[in-house]
Amino acid sequence: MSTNQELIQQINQLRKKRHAVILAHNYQRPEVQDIADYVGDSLGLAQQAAETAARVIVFCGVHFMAETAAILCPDRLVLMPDPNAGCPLANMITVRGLQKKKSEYPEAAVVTYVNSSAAIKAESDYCCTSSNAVKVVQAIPANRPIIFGPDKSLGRYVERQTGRSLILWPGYCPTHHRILARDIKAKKQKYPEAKVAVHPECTEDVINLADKVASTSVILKYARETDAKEFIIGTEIGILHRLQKENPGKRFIIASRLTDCPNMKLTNLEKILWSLEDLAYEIKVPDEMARRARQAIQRMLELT
Ligand code: CIZ
Repeated sequence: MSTNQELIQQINQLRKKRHAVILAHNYQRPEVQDIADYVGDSLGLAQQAAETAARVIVFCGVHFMAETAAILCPDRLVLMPDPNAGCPLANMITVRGLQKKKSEYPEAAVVTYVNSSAAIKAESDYCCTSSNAVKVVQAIPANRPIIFGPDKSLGRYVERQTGRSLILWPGYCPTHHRILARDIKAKKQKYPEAKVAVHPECTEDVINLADKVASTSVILKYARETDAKEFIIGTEIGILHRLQKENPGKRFIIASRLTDCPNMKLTNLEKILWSLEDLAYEIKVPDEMARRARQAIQRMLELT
């Protein structure tokens, strides 16, 4: 029996014993996605967490995602196999910085991308994901200024889709910004029939070359429902596993091999096993912060 098979057997035994579910983000390692009870985007996973009867949730993703699950299900034990899996984009905004910006624009609504800490969500009026950011902004009265953060690329994309001018926070995802327009052009030359699907965290010049700009869950849907046989994918490389698994007759070409998020890859099978053994590392959000952050998430869900 291979090491992985042994680990999987032990994980499965403990998962049962602990009444646990394993949730994995679309960017996780293939072997982690394969043992998960659910694979999805951060909001989808947090919603799965809220619906599950399991007492223990092992969240395989990055820190803000596990926090979102803890916010939506405060009565469950939410664990991260490696608590060092952070998100550089989420770290680009601080509570103090946001409070200062709010004091400069006291009448503004604050719309915050899900890629942010619970503390930042608690300072926000609305949360949004990459699939509903346009809808959330459109639902806010046109004469109300909007502070949008922390991702300036998503914010710029929303500006272009809505025709509204936003007060943009200057954060960005280093992994998505490694994709260059010349990477897409070179791949397009090699695969002229391929459709180009990119994430809105990419730079504007990359977005301009895309047939589809969407979140991971919508890219997965697009790949399933579009007749094309080849796709150039501009997002974190981990998504290729699910794309290929769900569409065996289609070909997926990553726009750049540099899109390997080191934080997403910190979680592995050994750490999942240890997490189940030791019930570690617990992710907890203080009650008052969770209540305020939950309001921002709920307002988003009501609008969309
Ligand atoms: O919300 C998520 O899961 C992120 C960060 C990306 C996506 O599009 O799924």
